[in-house]
Amino acid sequence: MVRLYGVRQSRAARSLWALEELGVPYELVSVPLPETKSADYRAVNPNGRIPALVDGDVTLFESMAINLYLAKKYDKAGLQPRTLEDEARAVQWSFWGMTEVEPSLLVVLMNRMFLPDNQRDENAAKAAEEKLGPALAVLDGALADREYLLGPVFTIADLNVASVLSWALFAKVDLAKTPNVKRWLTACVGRPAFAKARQG
Ligand SMILES: N[C@@H](CCC(=O)N[C@@H](CS)C(=O)NCC(=O)O)C(=O)O
Repeated sequence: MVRLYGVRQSRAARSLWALEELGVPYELVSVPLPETKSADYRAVNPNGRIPALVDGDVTLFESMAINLYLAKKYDKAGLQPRTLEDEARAVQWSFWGMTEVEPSLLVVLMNRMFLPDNQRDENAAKAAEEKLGPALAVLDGALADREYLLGPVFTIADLNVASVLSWALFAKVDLAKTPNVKRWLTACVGRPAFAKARQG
């Protein structure tokens, strides 16, 4: 059986979302944050970060790579893009989410949600939110004439970008200026598999 290492309240939720969408039976091997640096876990992911996936002979780290692999291997719900070009677009959007969105969004999230109250800095959150503006505008443009990133159907491209951008909801990022992003993100996180991934 597929084994996913991590905990639900972490980036492992991204890959749990993919597993739930695909209907793949899996075991969630609990690796809370303090255990990510243990020798046992480093034998699975030498980076000491969650998630990691073990599927038979394959061991993978990096949530986006895990999800692209799962969609291609286990697709039955239409999550995997049907053409080489769309597959490349899914990779493009996944890299984009990690490089153009995640770093600034993490700063917002830390300063609005995760740091202890007395360490939060709303100015830092606002500055990071502002830095996100151009990337959100790009996404808004891409969604102007289509329901999902690759067309009318929800695919792994949407899952990967929305799993990063879902932090914007927790971090109370203002999406009023990007209504297409707001509409698309609401549809993505409204999928039952998103809730199942987070709640079990
Ligand atoms: N780029 C990696 C990042 C993984 C990551 O940083 N995970 C966090 C939990 S959300 C972690 O393992 N942190 C433990 C640590 O940094 O010590 C991915 O997307 O899988």
